Amino acid sequence: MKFKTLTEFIIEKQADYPQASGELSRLLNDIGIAAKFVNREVNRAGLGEVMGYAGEVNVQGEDQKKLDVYANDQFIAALKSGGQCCAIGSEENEDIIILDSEISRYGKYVVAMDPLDGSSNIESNVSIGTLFSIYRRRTIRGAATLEDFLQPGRNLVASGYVIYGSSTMLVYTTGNGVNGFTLDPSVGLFILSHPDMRYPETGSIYSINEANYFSFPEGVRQYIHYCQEEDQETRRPYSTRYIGSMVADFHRNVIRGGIFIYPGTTKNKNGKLRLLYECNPVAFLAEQAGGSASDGFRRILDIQPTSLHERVPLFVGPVTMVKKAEEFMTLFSADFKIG
Ligand code: P6P
Repeated sequence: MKFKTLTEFIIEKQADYPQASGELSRLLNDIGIAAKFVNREVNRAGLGEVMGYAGEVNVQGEDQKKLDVYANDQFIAALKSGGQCCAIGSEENEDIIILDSEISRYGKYVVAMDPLDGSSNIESNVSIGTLFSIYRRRTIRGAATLEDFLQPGRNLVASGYVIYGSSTMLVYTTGNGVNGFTLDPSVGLFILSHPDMRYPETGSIYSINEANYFSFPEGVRQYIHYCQEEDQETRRPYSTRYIGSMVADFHRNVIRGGIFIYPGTTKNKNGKLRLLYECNPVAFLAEQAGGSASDGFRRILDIQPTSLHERVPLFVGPVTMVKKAEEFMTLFSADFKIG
């Protein structure tokens, strides 16, 4: 059976846009190349030489593990050599990284990324992932600035993730649906395995860290009770599935139908997840897969970022499930409304 590689697919889709100059296609391909290098190291992580801590602490105040640093370096190197990207915003770096080489300086795009999300799961061999968002730069001359990144998610030209799990997949959208590619390590190619990924109309999985129950908004607590009630017509009680690695939880929920919630709490009203390189990429993918994503009140993709690492609450999943959760938030927790 003839299979379709990521590169073939990207080129084929580019043909749908006569005005496309191929730069975004090359950028996506560069991300695929970096993902293969990260995949190789993630798969060797259990062998010790890349385990443990790099001895540094990142801007989030989290101990950096060697794989965090390795992944960050790989994606920066691939984007720098490709020349389509002129700057990067990374979870691992406090400030934006200007790619000012002769070719990158004129790159049309900027990339916001979490190079290795869920890295606290590395030791337990749980799936982890890379998240990326691609914006067209706004500034027209000179080096890119923070202004190029502080764009609402509705301006995204592409977003996606790589999940390093039982198999490694690259899933992305450019605004025309979501497609998933599985890495065949024997030949080092990403092969189209999940064309046109879409949420089921409704789902029966809810993903949330219930250890934070007593600091959740009342609307979230009421929604959790709703998920746990017996009701055959709506297939409740739902199942709870929470891995602690958003890429893995999100990926499973798109395929099987479920909502992922990382809400604000009485301790952190903005929650934990970062808008630019965690919430926006999955929100774009979710909407392209027939779902929706909000902070409990506002569409994620309409939120105007004010800083590179800002956090927002996240409710993402099938439209019907997110809508139900938002109803509880409006009824019981309007005081948690931000902006
Ligand atoms: P908690 C991983 O650190 C992460 O950013 C997401 O991938 C994941 O969903 C979340 O944090 C887990 O956070 O507080 O439930 O451990």
